[in-house]
Amino acid sequence: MRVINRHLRLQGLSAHLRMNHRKTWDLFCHVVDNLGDIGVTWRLARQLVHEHGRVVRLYVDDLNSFHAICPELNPRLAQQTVCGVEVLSWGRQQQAEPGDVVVEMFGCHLLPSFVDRIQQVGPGRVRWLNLEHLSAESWVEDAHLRPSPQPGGINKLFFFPGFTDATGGLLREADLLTRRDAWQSLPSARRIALRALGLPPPPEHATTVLLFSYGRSRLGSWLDLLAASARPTMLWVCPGPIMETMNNWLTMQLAAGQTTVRGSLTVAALPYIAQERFDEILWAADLCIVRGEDSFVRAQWAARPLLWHIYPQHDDAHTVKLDAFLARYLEGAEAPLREATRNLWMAWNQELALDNAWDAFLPHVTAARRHAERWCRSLALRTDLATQLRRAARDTEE
Ligand code: TRH
Repeated sequence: MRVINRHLRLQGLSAHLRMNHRKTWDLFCHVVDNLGDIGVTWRLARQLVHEHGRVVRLYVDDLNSFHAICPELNPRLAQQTVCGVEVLSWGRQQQAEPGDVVVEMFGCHLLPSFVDRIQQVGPGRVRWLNLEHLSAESWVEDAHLRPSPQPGGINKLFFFPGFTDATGGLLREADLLTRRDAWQSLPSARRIALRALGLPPPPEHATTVLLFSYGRSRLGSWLDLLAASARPTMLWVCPGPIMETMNNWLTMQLAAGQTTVRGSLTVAALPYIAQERFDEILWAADLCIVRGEDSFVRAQWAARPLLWHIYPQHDDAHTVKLDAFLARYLEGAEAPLREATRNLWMAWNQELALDNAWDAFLPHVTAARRHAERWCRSLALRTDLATQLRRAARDTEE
């Protein structure tokens, strides 16, 4: 009898410890397109390992896309450890036992055999979460942490990132803003970072612009305007369809690491940068033209003026999302800055000519920077996403 009691006590203790620590996390990433699915997942995986001491297994179905932002990764290996994260090819879940926490990224579907195993181990042993897309829309607050009952008695929990206290927050490493400030206060940091990418420093007094947007056909008249302007502009262009548009305008193929000059405009083609260093190019820019989710969030942490090229959706759902973010972001900004920002973002996203919106925005760059700093400070008051995700995994009872 005494032995049985002891056994039960130990079982209870181990369940208690598991609930509090939830040590092993399985993240699942299906790459739909581009780099954002793996970009968000990779950032979260590293933070869970380095700041939260979790054991993370990351299942990915496209190791080649992953390799673009993580050069240490060997896309031919089905199992490897990178930066303390165990990276596994998608098929490896066939044989795997679920960890303490299972996170589906962006509603990706797990293999049925893995779902069966989650159900076999039953409620209480595994926490199952679905990390959703980022949106500033207000309905997100109601949907955040809503359980969805699954066969087998387990609840899947919907976790929504967001910009308010009632959402899951944004990914932000604990030391991010301190590192950013240290980097930005070092006069040589930008030159060193650019040199590491094979690029020269920008021309003196140039407005520096990072261009990481989706493809856009109407860029020519804006580039003509920049080239003809009295004021120098430096454009750092990321790889992807936008570089093709740029090359068409330049009538040459600019290779990664090459720079060319057209009047007042200097264009540099960036290579793919390891994700750990991607922030530096945002920190270096006066304006960040970003897209998707992760670069969009990182530009906000860079505290620099930004222009968001939102991921286009067929049913125009992105227009609502864009409006929702602009409404939050521009709240409290002076009316002229509000109008200039909104017009520029709309012109970019609706594929309109940019010339007028650009000319109208430029006089507000300094105010836009002050506003971006304020916005960043206010966001930083909120608990970061990884910490909130851990809480959700620990606290929620089935
Ligand atoms: O690539 P994105 O457009 O991503 C996505 C996808 O379209 C996805 O399907 C959709 O769900 C999501 O948007 C909304 O943009 P994003 O989110 O900015 O992701 C890019 C990632 O790539 C980000 O983590 C930064 C990283 N990156 C580097 O690390 N180095 C680089 O050189 C570049 C160009 C990007």
